[in-house]
Amino acid sequence: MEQRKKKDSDAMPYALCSLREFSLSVDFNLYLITDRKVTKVSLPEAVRFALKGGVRAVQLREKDLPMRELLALAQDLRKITKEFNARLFINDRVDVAVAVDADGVHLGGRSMPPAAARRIAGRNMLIGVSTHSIEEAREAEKGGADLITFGPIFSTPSKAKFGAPIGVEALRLVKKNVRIPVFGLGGIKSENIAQVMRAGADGVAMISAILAADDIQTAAELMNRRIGDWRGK
Ligand code: TZP
Repeated sequence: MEQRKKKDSDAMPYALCSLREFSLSVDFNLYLITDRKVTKVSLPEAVRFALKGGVRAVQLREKDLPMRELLALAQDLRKITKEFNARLFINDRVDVAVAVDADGVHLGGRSMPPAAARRIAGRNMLIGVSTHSIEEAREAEKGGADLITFGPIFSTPSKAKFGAPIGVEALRLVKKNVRIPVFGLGGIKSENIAQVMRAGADGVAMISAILAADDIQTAAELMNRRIGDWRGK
């Protein structure tokens, strides 16, 4: 999958234009979201294992951290993701994303809307939005999001926090309603990846199937293989 944003090529010299096009592509289909509370090692170590296992996009989502700690962690993850040429997204905090030169920001229902984030982040940053219904998905696309996560598709370990599962049929419907890449999220594991991709997802996003594993690298490799297997069909 390689989905590209509309380009503002009219105003730009060719070289700059192609550079921008490159930096804006959603060129991954496995999106790792962090939760330092589920990892058995430190978060930077865990992310390094995941990257070794083939993860190419990471969202730093540590909502309870004070700003200085979040910033330090974001700087760490920026260094590590750069080593692997992987994308780094920061959840909610557009200021932190800009400060650490992240590749993107990921917005939730309580974050500023994507159109406002775009004014701060500029066109060179990807904007992801968490969505839970067709309406939210359409709204996110209208607001200029580059990708959305949609879920929870399945039951998740912390169901109370994320709501009841909405299922793969809802995902199939969302895909008929938006053109931007859609990542299935919530309860995704190696055994149900094919089901999610079959419903039309452009990729999958997950926390615990990778980060709570005893062997994070092997878990990430397995998820990538499952996506690859499905795409090969
Ligand atoms: N939003 C909807 S479900 C979820 C988020 C952040 C958590 C997904 O975690 P897991 O462990 O991949 O089910």
